Amino acid sequence: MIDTDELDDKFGIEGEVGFAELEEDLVFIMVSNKHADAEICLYGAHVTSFKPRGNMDLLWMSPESSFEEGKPIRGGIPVCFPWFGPHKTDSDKPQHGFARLMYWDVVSTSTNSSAETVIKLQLKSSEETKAYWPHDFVAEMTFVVGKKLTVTLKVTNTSAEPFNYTCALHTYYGLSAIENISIEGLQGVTYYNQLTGENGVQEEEKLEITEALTHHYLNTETPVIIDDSAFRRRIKVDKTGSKVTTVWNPGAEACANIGDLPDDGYETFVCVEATNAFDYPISIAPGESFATSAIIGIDDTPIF
Ligand code: TA6
Repeated sequence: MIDTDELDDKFGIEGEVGFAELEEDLVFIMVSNKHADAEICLYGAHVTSFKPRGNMDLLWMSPESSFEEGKPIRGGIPVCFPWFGPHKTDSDKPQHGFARLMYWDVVSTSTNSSAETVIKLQLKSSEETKAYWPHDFVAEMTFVVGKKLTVTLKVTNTSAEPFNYTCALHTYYGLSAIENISIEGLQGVTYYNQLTGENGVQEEEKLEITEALTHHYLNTETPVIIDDSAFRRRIKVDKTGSKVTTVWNPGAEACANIGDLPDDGYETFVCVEATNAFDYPISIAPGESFATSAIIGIDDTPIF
């Protein structure tokens, strides 16, 4: 049982960082500073809300999400680690790894010189993680809550042998409606189309989503923009330490079959993910670390 009073005593920052039990007794870190408000659940090290000041939430949460141990939270920023998608050899192991199904420890909370809030959480290998994956590791999630939200997954190999992992920061963005958006920044990039099993090239400058789509854009490290004409909002999704950008929307049919999504859920979110998978797993030697970040904010560059 996690004691929120103890966490408040140790890690609370007056008027800026507090701990609360929300939903079905999961503990959340509530962050509020001059730049933004954010909520981060210790279960899964999962951001469920990010509101830059004066803006609506950039993230989408399913109104039917579980908040229950053993099940992933649907929406926000699920952390997929140490594998992305189904496990390669054992279909009994959880899709997208175990990181989103475990409680993470709080390491530190602080305020940086730009008045941004910095939160660090950690997940270390244990008997529980070794039931899924044999390696010793330390995974650290750092959240910098400012005008932008920077989310970093840093993995350190603490075992005696090198290991590989795949991962994603599987962010759900809120939309006015899927037909009102286009995604810029992927033109000319080759993608693996998971729904057909074939590769294609993004021909159009603006990707519009008119049906179910699961594209993994390969060998790309550039930012993308989600342009929402009805919200008059452009979200900039930047990243580092990620070679694949995944764009996912389930479309009507698959959405209706996903228990923790409302039937019409697909109309108001799109996932744009900072991924390392397929031909781009991460390989780290003993004692080494690798970091993957997603940097999310409103793009206020004027459009001419
Ligand atoms: O990143 C895309 C994807 O792997 C899709 O194939 C889709 O299944 C989605 O993630 C959601 O996965 P989840 O396990 O959270 O239902």
